[in-house]
Amino acid sequence: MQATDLDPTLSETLSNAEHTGMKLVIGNKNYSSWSMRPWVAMTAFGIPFQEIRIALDQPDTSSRIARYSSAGRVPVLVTSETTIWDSLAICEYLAEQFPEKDMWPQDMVARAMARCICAEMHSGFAGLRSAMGMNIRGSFPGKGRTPEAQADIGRICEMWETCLSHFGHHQFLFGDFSIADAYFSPVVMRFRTYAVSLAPALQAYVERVAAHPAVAQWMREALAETEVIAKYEFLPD
Ligand SMILES: N[C@@H](CCC(=O)N[C@@H](CS)C(=O)NCC(=O)O)C(=O)O
Repeated sequence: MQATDLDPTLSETLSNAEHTGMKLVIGNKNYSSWSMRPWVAMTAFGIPFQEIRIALDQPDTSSRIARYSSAGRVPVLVTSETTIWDSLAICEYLAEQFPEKDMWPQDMVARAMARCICAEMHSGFAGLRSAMGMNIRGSFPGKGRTPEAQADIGRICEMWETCLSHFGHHQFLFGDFSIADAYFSPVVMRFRTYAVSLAPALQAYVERVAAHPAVAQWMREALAETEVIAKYEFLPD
């Protein structure tokens, strides 16, 4: 995080970052859905880190990422003891490193369900990803509704309904904000950008996630970015 970007309430987090020495390498906030997940989780749970932002799709993107990870992808978490180059592994590492923060739900059954939906997000939903890429600045109502994307939307709604009604008490997916909500925050961004029509309880969840201070901070910083990656933009019809 750069000092100028900060919400004042997060400045203590930044000043503590030097003590933990953790660095989170991310892509553009407007486009990098994978980067958003651990950034939102760390910010929401007050885990100090230094942000290193690498703009994607630039001539030097690969060489800049390669300084941190030979996998060639962001996000990357660099700690004093190791480097973790996968968003789900980063969240698991943080949950183990800071057990007192309850980043996963406390209840074992709820925690298993939270891990299932994050794993499903991590390995699936290719239809949604390819046809409805995250673009927080964009407004593309009704676009991208391929049959595959539509099927993914249906499955996500089904999971959200189950979690919110069985575990979430109609707040976040498992009650208090957890890694699961951070994990689905890029989907929330997509549903807003592409104006996906949702049942009232799910729309309320979307608005609740968008209003969470960590998510709102990421969105503000995405809106302030100026890079445009043409392949993630829809041209007018
Ligand atoms: N499985 C990885 C996927 C990460 C990923 O695909 N990141 C994209 C950006 S969102 C990336 O780094 N692309 C490299 C590039 O565009 O040069 C994770 O969960 O961290």
